[in-house]
Amino acid sequence: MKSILSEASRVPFAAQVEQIVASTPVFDIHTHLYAPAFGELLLWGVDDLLTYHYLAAETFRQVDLPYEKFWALSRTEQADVIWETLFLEHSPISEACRGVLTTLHAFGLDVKKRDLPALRKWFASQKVDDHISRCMELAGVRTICMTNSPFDDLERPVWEKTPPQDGRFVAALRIDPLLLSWAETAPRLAEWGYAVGPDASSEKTITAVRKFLADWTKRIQARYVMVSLPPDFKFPATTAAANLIEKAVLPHCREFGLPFAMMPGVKRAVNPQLKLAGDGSGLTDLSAVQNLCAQFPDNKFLITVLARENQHELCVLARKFRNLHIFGCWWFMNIPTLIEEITKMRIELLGTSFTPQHSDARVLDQIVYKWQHSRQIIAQILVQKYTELGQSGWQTTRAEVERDVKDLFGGAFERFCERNG
Ligand code: RAT
Ligand code: ZN
Repeated sequence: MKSILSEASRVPFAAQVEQIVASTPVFDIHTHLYAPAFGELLLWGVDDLLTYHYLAAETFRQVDLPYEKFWALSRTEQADVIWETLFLEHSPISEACRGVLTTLHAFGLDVKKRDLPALRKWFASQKVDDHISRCMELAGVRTICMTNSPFDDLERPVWEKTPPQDGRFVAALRIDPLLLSWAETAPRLAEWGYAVGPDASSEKTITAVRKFLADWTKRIQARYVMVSLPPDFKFPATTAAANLIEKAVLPHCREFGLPFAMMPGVKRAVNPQLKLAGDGSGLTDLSAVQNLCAQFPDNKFLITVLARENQHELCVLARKFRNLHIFGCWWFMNIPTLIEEITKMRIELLGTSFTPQHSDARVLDQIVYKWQHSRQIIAQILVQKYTELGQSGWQTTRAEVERDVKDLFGGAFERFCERNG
């Protein structure tokens, strides 16, 4: 930056952009958080922060503890091991570790004391409802989109009994088991009264699956339907997944005007001993996404990919297909080095017609650091881009910066969702 403009001319405008990015409320379009009505499903507090699966994976690299012994510990004991290993025995400089500290620091807690019991004491005195509001305020999050699975035995009964009324949260319908493990899912659907057969392509099955999708879309008022996919996902193909997508999911999304979110690139359970922390990533052949966008122009696709090597191709696809909206730096992409690289590339290829980030928070408090860290990077990139425009003789006004940031923080996403083809 310094090479582009002198410090004196840079600071006032840069400070304005930074302030706008820091204060514009964001729609967090993909999280694993839950409204309070879901009780224990909403994770929050220091022990949940420490036992986040990103940190569990890092701990096993540093500690000589058999997997089974760690998993047999209580959650508090696991948090003790992680704190000891990643924060006290080594410096917490990984992104996931730093995130815990950014969050605690934002709450006004003195992290340098390294006093875990004192941190626990503070959290024990918080009320969940106020804590949600505090976290959202510190993170600048206006709406949280949950990930809602009818296949989750803890979550399903809550929706069936009393759907939660909490304006801070909206829902997304997650259907991985439907598309990725049909043999196990078909009997469950049948048990719930949907007349499916073992053959995923029969007309009877497709009708029943569409009824299932319609019921759940209405019940949870889903904003979109979503699935994560393995790197070897293909479309078209003779698989149950490809068939169900074409015959049931896409017609359903067209009927309800909903985008279909696909997240390709995850290799589930590459090390099952790590449990939730054991998934890996791989390169996807994005011609599947290209084929879907081309073949179904009346469907809208939200896409994020897990491999760094897929990011450029995905941007090029988005330039070709307006029914494709790119979102987020997902999971292993959510580290400063890659957020910067990916966001810059997206801006350079797509302007502001994408959604740079989602938090993927599994623990409420995480929205604080995920958004603080991302906002800093997004602000730096925007300052650079507006400065470059200045060098081309274009002056960007404050109102224009505000408009752009609103678009990046949910506005472009909402317009995409509302669009009819
Ligand atoms: O980021 C994560 O926490 C992952 O475990 C996954 O939840 C991933 O984001 C997904 O939605 O599949
Ligand atoms: Zn996720």
